[in-house]
Amino acid sequence: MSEIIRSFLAVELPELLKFKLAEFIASLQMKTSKTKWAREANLHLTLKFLGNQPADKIDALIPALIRGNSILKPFRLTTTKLGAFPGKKRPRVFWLGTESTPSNALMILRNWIEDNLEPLGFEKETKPFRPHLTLGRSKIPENFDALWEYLEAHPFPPFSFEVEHFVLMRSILKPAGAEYRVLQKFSLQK
Ligand code: 2AM
Repeated sequence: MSEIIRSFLAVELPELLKFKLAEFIASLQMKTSKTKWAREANLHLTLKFLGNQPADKIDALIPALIRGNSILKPFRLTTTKLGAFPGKKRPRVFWLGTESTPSNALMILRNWIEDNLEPLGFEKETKPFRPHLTLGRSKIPENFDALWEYLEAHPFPPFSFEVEHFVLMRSILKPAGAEYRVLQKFSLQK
């Protein structure tokens, strides 16, 4: 039987953006006590969560996604505002939004992935795509008034970067938190 691999497809973030986000997160951390904030190394934008799959099924998706190289084009991503899922009233996930240029580029990439993985046995995502960078998770409720107030005055300054590839990332769950490792890099056409 083949090994089971937990993985997802993601846009990697430039080191400078991760550094700036880590500084931003450190300032938010001071306004909360029970929220678990993301580690700098783990920051990314998920394109598709693949969950636990046999290693040979994951191996089979690699050639299918490499083909994107002749179809998909690089694009720009710009960070936007901090938001929360399911909403600001009782936030469970804090995230930073993104905008792509051209505006449909990220959606085209995500839909291309969905279309190309379906024949390989990866079910299409039924929930609408809401691209985001997860910054923190709140499992234990706490008062976020100070956090929202702070954010009004200190938003994360927009940061733009060119997306020239995406990755297949393995997620290894450890007691101290998930550890991510790039299994494969997929270039976008130049
Ligand atoms: P999130 O950023 O919104 O938490 C690795 O866990 C990545 O896959 C995370 O970025 C996570 O999204 C995303 N993901 C999507 N669906 C998931 C699920 N059901 N379980 C775990 N992670 C999921």
